[in-house]
Amino acid sequence: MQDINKKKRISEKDKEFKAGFVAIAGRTNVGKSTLINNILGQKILATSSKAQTTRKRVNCIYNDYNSQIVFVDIPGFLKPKTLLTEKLNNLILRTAGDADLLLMMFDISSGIGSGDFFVYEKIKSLNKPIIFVLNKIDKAGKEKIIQEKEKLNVFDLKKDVIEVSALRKKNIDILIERIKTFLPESAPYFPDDILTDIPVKEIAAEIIREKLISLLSEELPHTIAVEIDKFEEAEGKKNLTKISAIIYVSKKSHKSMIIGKSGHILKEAGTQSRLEIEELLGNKVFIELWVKVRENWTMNEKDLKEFGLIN
Ligand SMILES: Nc1nc2c(ncn2[C@@H]2O[C@H](COP(=O)(O)OP(=O)(O)OP(=O)(O)O)[C@@H](O)[C@H]2O)c(=O)[nH]1
Ligand SMILES: [Mg+2]
Repeated sequence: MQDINKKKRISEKDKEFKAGFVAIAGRTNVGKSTLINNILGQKILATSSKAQTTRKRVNCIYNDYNSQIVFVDIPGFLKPKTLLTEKLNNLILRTAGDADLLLMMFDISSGIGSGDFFVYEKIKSLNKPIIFVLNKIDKAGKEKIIQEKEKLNVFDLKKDVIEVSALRKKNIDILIERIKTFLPESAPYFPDDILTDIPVKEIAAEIIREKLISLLSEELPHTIAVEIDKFEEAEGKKNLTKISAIIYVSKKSHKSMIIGKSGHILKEAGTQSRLEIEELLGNKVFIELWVKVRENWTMNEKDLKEFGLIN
């Protein structure tokens, strides 16, 4: 497979066209995935109000007349409690290390604190240019914004600060233009008609995981993995995509919690996922969800590989 991170030779005609990789760092829940989805104008990434939603490196491709920006959604830094979280932390540093520019995102409504400083310490060592993105300004009053911005004085970087609302798409155009000033002149890395390099089947798995996260109580989401077992694309008159997905849990006792009383959680997750995947594909979808136990999978290297969470 071609190494997408390898820079292509710049030809004469590509001069002044800018392209590059931009990784978004920040503690969990600050709105990294929401920002990328809203820049693309298409929901590709799972988002939720629960911690630790993003698990994989996903390239999301923004194109306009003079640039291609490849946004890389990376998980928030986590306490290395399991092999999964340890591997995710390594992934974050590797991904950020490959980027031309880093965005360090903060949630200004909940306030800047030790979690943010921790992330900043990690990415600072990579010696990459960094833009500070202060998110969720729609949720914070003027006073709060001023107060939080003062906290940034302790960082050794003061100039590139942009206030945005990823959810309400406020100041996103300003952010895009600022990003371009940091990118090298380069030919695009991807064709201009694709939004992401992950297959649609993986997006479907992420949609199912996202719906489960929102329906489940706080701790459970971290212990589920979703794998698409069957994905039959719509063909001919029927115009129906058939999907069968397996939800893996790490303990036997979690199985009944995922299924819910008389199957209501699983049923609701199935319905919500179906509606969103139908919108994504533009055709009817049939979904079957199965729950299986894979004891302690978050601690097991072989399982992490199988679920595509490590190479
Ligand atoms: N009010 C408001 N909420 C936002 C904004 N951006 C994101 N959110 C919400 O914040 C929550 C977390 O968003 P995510 O995009 O999943 O956060 P993340 O940084 O990707 O989180 P991890 O993947 O866990 O690292 C979701 O409920 C979003 O709807 C914003 O600009 N304003
Ligand atoms: Mg995320």
